[in-house]
Amino acid sequence: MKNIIEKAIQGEPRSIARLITMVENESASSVDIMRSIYTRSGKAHLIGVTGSPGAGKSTLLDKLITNISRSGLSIGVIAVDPSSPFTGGAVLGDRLRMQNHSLDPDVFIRSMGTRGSLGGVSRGTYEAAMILDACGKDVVLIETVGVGQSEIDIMKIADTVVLVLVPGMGDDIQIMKAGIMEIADIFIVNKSDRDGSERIVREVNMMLDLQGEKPWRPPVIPTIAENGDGVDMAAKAISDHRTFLERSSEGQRRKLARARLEVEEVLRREIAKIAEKAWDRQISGDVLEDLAARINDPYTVAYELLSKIISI
Ligand SMILES: Nc1nc2c(ncn2[C@@H]2O[C@H](COP(=O)(O)OP(=O)(O)OP(=O)(O)O)[C@@H](O)[C@H]2O)c(=O)[nH]1
Ligand SMILES: [Mg+2]
Repeated sequence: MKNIIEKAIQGEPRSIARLITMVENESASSVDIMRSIYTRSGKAHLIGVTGSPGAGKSTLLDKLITNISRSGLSIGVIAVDPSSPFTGGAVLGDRLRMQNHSLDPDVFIRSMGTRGSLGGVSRGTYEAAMILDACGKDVVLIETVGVGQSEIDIMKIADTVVLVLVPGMGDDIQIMKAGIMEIADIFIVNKSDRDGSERIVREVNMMLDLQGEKPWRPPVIPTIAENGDGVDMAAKAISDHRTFLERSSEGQRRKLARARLEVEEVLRREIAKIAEKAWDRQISGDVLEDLAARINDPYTVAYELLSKIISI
């Protein structure tokens, strides 16, 4: 194990992949892995890219990777695929769209399922991002499909949140969705070769203006990911946002908020494990029958169990 971690930290792709798999599968050593890599992380720029299914996120990422690699930075990509609860290695579609980079040793691409979470960002995604960070990736891109909560979740872990909108897909609904406007640091209006692109750009800008003065005014950038139009501007906006985070108190604020969430997440997970174990030991036909017959209620059962656990 030590050997794998050492190799991964030196940037060896196969060892990095193995660490991510172990963490993703919640293997017995995953806590040890995270413990040994955590203090090395915190240097990478974590970029969350979210948006409706088919908005062009992977196509955009592909172009962004080319652009970012040009500046000599090493890149890790995690594509969260809600349709595949158990993946290891890249999903075919993502691999095809990012195939230009799949042989590039400085670009590490990985797809993950969403097991263990409601939205698109599972704990495993975050841990994989930390591993890539600790293993020397300068930039970690995380693609998630915007299905509501996942956009909000991604903000909790990303330094920079990129929201990809497209014309003609119930745009008003996309934009109005509660909370979306607040979480995005950069708005991309992709598929700008289609009608209605300027309208969305205008509407988003209007909504942003209504929010009043803010230290970071999110830019709204039209792109045609398929042929690379606008991608340079998107890459520049991402790098500008990073500079903003470094120079303002916002970067530190996000780091502290994330640190807090990390501990809460471990606590929640470990407490749930302890409770489930205790329940497994206690569970019996009699208890279940009493519940089904309404002689007892689940609240009493759960609280009695909790009070036993707590008294240990
Ligand atoms: N017309 C047009 N099509 C595009 C553009 N960008 C991407 N597409 C196409 O849109 C489709 C979906 O692109 P993806 O990059 O897979 O979109 P995605 O958001 O990653 O999709 P999911 O991961 O499935 O949610 C593909 O057929 C792309 O070729 C664009 O700028 N214009
Ligand atoms: Mg995709």
